[in-house]
Amino acid sequence: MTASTRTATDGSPATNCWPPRAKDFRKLDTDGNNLLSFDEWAVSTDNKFKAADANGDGALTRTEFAATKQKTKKPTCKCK
Ligand SMILES: [Ca+2]
Ligand SMILES: [Ca+2]
Repeated sequence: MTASTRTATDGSPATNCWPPRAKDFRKLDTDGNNLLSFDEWAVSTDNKFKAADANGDGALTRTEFAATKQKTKKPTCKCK
C-alpha cells in the first residue's frame, strides 16, 4: 500500500515548518486548497505586468522591463 503522507494544514496553526515563501503561497491560493492553479498563479503575473506597464499600452518597453528587477531575498525559515 502506498498511503499518502500529505498532511493538509488548512486553517490550522503553523506547527510544521513551511517551505520558504509560504506566506506568498497562501496569498496566491485564493480558494485555499493548498494548490496553485494556473489562474491563481497568473493573477500575480498579471498584476506584476500591469504594475510594470507604466504607460498602460499592454506592452513593456526595455525601460519598463528594467524596472521589474527581481528582489534578491534569501529564503528564511523559522525552523529550530
Ligand atoms: Ca488553489
Ligand atoms: Ca508600456
